[in-house]
Amino acid sequence: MMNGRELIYNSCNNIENPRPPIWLMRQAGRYMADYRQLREKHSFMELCHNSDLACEITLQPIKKFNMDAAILFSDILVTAEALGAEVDIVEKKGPVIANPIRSFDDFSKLNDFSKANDELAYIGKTITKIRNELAPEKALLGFCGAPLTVASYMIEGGSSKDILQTFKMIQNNPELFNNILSSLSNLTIRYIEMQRENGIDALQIFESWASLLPEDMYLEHVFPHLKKIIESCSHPDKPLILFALAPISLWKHFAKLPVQVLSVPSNISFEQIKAIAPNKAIQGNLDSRWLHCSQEQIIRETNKILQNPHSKRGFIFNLGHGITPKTPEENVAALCNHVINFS
Ligand code: 1CP
Repeated sequence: MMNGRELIYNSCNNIENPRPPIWLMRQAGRYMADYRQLREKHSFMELCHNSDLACEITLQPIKKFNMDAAILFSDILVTAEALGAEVDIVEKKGPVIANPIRSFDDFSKLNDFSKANDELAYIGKTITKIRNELAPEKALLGFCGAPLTVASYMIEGGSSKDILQTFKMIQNNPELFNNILSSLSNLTIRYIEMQRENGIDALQIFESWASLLPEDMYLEHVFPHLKKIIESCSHPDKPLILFALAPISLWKHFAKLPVQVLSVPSNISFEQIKAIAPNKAIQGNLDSRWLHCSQEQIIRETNKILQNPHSKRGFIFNLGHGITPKTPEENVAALCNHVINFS
């Protein structure tokens, strides 16, 4: 029987599989009682910085639900933190950054590349530890945030539904915005290499907030940075997966980038994505809200995805976005069991 690591490898490379592999975005986290127990005793950033605890949390969903891939427990904001952003994750509120960047003066106080890069060394240790403790039959995924998604937190100072400060900076101070994105991109390229050197099998780039800018603005001010990261890090044996919450018109541009896998949100169909990217593998895209419904409904919706002609080859089962905090664990178990036993 083929193991999870082989299934992931095959799917990324468009090789036929006996069944699709499964992992879930945000599979480690607040919906799990085991995680919440640790979280009661430590801040989120403490959990990220402690290799033993980060490793333990990475393995929690694998032990419980047997997904085919583990994903490093960390956050996209570790690159922002390494550059000097004071990141805190506040209960019910999400990320808060105490020193947002609004001026060249703020920007000049950030750490340089070499210092920021040294600051991220702890993640290499965590990855090595996870690879040693994770069964060799499971794939290990690394990840990072894409430049707009990370920069928006650094500029806004936290979560924002309209990223207004970012929008205004692009209009009023495009040079400053470009400097922030250049710093982040250079660090991210090295960060991806470092994760690979320490043993990840594939890496997902999260551009969650791509649709929060007008498309022409995204294409002019952000896309060149994303393109640079992906072109610098493209590798035949170490696949890149690109996830974005973005309209199909932006995916037309993403489809031209040298990544092996496109991770599509729930509002985009496999037919739509294959029409613009016929040779790429795809990942997705069960709406995470189904996980709050009955197991019968979950299986019904999962079967629709599994029976899609585009999921026969070059396909990784996942959600359209991350698991939400109150998801019942038994529903995650039912979903994973169903996909793992699919034939
Ligand atoms: O205990 C807590 O309160 C922390 C909650 C939490 C968790 C479990 C945060 C804060 N980050 C994480 C882990 C995390 N974040 C992972 C781990 C691996 C996994 O199991 O998948 C990953 C891949 C992320 C990625 C991430 N962080 C994204 C991109 C993916 C997405 O969901 O769009 C984004 C936008 C963030 C920022 C962030 N960090 C934390 C939260 C709650 C958020 C989102 C807040 C917002 O909506 O603005």
